[in-house]
Amino acid sequence: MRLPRSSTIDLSLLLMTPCDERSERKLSDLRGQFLDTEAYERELARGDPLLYMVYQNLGHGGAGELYHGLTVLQPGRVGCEYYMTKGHFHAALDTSEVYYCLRGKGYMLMETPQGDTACEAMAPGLVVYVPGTWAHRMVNVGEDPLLALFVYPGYAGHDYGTIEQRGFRRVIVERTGQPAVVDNPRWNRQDRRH
Ligand code: PAN
Ligand code: ZN
Repeated sequence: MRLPRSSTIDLSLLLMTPCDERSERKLSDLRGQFLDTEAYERELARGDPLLYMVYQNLGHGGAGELYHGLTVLQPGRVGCEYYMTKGHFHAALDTSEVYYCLRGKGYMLMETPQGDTACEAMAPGLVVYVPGTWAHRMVNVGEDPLLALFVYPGYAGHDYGTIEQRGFRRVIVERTGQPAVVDNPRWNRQDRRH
């Protein structure tokens, strides 16, 4: 039997507790994604910083279940490109997701397999709806950690391979002190792998 439960998100300690799974992604996990490869190698050589933590409550992946959790994305840049999550399509492509921003300042970059793109602001109180078929990636353009609660169907699954290979069509970089959404010159349009 699935039992009701609740967790606490602590906006000062930057965590959700209790949770079923806690995972971290470091700079080395995003190899090939940042534009400035020299800056990437330089940062890596300095000690492979933590980019983000994910706290999740999971289930059995059955129809009707909602997985949910907290992403804590650190501030920083590789060259002029802001820290971001890996980003993914859902393996069950048509599944959607809701993000509710709790702290910080950033954007949700999104794109479809056909290459349509979208970018929604993330700031405390903003809810971002990611419709099915849209790949999604959080980008932190602020000076503080960017925190967001997310909820998605338990059977969604994750396809990271497509983004690892083709990147996102748009990237967010600092230009004269401001974030700018620009074309990714290395974007490699190709069909989703699965
Ligand atoms: C989120 C993301 C989380 C980390 O739970 O998984 O923000 O991003 P990556 O998975 O791209 O590393 C989600 O979108 N789940 O579907
Ligand atoms: Zn997702």
